[in-house]
Amino acid sequence: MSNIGNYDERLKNFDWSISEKELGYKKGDVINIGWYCSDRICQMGKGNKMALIWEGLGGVEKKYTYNDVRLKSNTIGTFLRSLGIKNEDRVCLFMDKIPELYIGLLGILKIGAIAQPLFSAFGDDSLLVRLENAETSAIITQRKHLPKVRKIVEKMPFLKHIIIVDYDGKHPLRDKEVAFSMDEATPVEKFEIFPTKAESPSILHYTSGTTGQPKGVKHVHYSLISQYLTTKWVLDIQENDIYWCTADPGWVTGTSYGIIGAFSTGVTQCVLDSGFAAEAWYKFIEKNKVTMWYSAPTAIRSLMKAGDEIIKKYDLSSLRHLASVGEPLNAEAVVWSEKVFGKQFHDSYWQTETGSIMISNYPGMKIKPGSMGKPFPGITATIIDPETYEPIKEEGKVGLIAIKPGWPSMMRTYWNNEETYKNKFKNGWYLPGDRSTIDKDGYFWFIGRDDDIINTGGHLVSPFEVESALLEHEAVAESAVVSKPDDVNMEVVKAFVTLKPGFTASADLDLNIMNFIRKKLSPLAMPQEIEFIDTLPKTRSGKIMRRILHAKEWGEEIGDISSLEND
Ligand code: 6R9
Repeated sequence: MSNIGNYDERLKNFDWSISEKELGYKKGDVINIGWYCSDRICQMGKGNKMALIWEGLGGVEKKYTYNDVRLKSNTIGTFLRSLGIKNEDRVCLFMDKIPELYIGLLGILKIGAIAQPLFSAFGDDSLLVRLENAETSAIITQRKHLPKVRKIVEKMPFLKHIIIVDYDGKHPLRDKEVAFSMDEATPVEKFEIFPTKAESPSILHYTSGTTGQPKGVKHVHYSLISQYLTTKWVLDIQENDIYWCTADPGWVTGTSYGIIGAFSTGVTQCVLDSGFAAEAWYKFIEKNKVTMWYSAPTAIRSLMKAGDEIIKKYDLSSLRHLASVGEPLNAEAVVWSEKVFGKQFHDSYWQTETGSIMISNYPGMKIKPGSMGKPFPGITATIIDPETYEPIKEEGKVGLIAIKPGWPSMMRTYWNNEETYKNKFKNGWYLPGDRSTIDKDGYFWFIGRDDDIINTGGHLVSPFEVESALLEHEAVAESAVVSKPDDVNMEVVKAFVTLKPGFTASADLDLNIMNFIRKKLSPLAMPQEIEFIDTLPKTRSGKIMRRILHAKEWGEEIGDISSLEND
């Protein structure tokens, strides 16, 4: 029996107090995610239950029980306090998927500070923009990422501490740098958790914005109410599950469901800290007897590409429930997963700003392959007309996805950017910036984004951020960045570039520009291709018409070009 039981029944009787009751929370109480994810599970008698089974490169393994997670998050919290870090200070986590990241986040929350997880592959420029915006007080990192931090440290007077979790004593530490070993530090039993309330800030996640400036999405401790219940009802986490969320906590899925959802439900989860490789993934599932697997379409398509033959080498019969998030999940992937795993991937739709799953396919509900499913109970979602902002009644008509504000894990603002936050609401609806249709049975079918943001392999890339990086190169006069189709990543980044006088297009220049921007962008935002052209299509008012370049790449009709300048 699934946790959600009958979806339609749940819709009728839904109230978020169901989640509050299960968590033993009453309005006005102290609510601290760090406590809920460790101390509470121990108080429930599960201190000896395995919380985290971690595997790194070369198969090294580390294991932590819920009691370990409780003590080590206390230890990290105590250490941060000893440095003078206090509630609401921003503390950045800049690490690979190592245990210190998972447990460190809880330690930060326990002292009431704000955790700012950032993907460890970010280059120094990307890191700087985000730390500057948040005026981050401390950064927790690994030796291997230290050079990037050192490169920008002079530009960050607000940054007081650089905490290195794997210092080997070989090279002297510099100003602001301090070593801390989570596993070697004396476990702290007595610890006073900061009494955060529902609206106390918890996590600051950065997401790509249409203006090129990344936006800091501010979440609060009350988000737990949504994250806990969606983990139970959508991911169907049960007492004896072995859960594997493949997302990196540098992105929201890795925190909402890789940390908060997982630990607050007291499940045993496993983490594989190495890049993607089909056989390694199957081996990991077999070895850990994974039962619940939450992954992403790009990974699933890569597994499809690796072929069905290798699957036969592994025993994957432990798999009980599969779900996916991040980009459109093609119907073929759902059909394929049923064929090879005997289970369908259940698509789920949400975003950094929503903090938890909004639309999904539930265990026991009929899946229509290619559809995102239906709104989570407690979520009122529809599609609205882009001009009138009124709900669309006609079946099959495309509209903007619109959600009634008020669920617990909704972002509270964009950090230092209240205006952009306000612009996300129209006519009483929150607009995630996506387009969809709804069929007669109430299923949502994703159409595309409503802005220029590129979703490559589940990672959002702002074309403006890439264009700005290109423009800094001495040879580049103008640039326009669009997506082009790709088998595995669905879409990849393509740049069009015009050159300044005195420069001519060549393979050398191409390489030179690529190397130049590589230092500025995250590897995920790197263009797969640069095309040199003489002029960019522009409107009479001088705006680059990315739409035309996009249509060309996708072999689509160009549409209305009456405002084109050079037609
Ligand atoms: C959780 C996460 C959010 C954007 C979102 C949409 C796209 C997410 C999707 C999907 C089609 C799905 N997206 N899930 N598109 N089908 N099931 O991915 O957060 O990184 O903020 O991205 O990703 O465009 O608005 P985030």
